[in-house]
Amino acid sequence: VPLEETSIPLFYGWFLVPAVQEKVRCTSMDFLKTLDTLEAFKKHLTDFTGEAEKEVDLEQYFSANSGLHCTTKYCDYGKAEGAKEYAEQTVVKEQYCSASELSLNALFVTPRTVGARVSLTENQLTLWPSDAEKEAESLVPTAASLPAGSRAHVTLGCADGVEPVQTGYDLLEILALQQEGLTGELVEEMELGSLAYFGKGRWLLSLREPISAKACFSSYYG
Ligand code: 2AM
Repeated sequence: VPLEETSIPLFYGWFLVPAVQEKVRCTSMDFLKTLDTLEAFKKHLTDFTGEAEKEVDLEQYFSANSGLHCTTKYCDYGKAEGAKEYAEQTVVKEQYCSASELSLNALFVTPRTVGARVSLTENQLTLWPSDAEKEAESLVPTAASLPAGSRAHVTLGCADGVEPVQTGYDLLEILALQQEGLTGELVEEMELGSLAYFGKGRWLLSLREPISAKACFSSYYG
């Protein structure tokens, strides 16, 4: 097998440096710890438990993700559509192993996932696949009409049996609602920022101060 056919990774992305991973994990824990004690959250508890008057410990509910990163292109070792084309792009080769600051400007929670929204810079968008949002269309019908980079996120945790790929779909779903003009029900001003509820267990915390996360553009082979 020629080398170029074996050298395509599982995925490309920005990998948060260890100290920043720690900080983001702590912020996420703080948020989950507070969220499940709020009256507003308890009011919608059945979104998570399926039954009334059951408690939920969100920190236990989600298995924390390790190796925090923001995926740009999922390649599946070359089997994913457009993987080879992505890997061959000059910009991908040029920026490989370069450092970058990711801006995490919101945290979101659904009954499936918890994640951080990433707001990409113009330069970071050059590494973003043009079909990343469109690819989600079967699950989020209006995804393709959202701006490029809308799907960018860091998966922080998943509920039992949920794959990390779900986190981006959950984010797009919330953004699609916002695009339709829904602002979400403003629930509470928290220390970290303002919390809004979008129905069906979807919570969005817009951070008062975005987290600037140092990361390295690289790839993961597994
Ligand atoms: P994530 O980016 O939401 O965390 C390995 O599975 C990594 O590739 C995970 O980080 C995962 O999700 C991402 N991933 C898996 N399948 C994907 C897909 N079809 N599209 C985009 N990203 C995917």
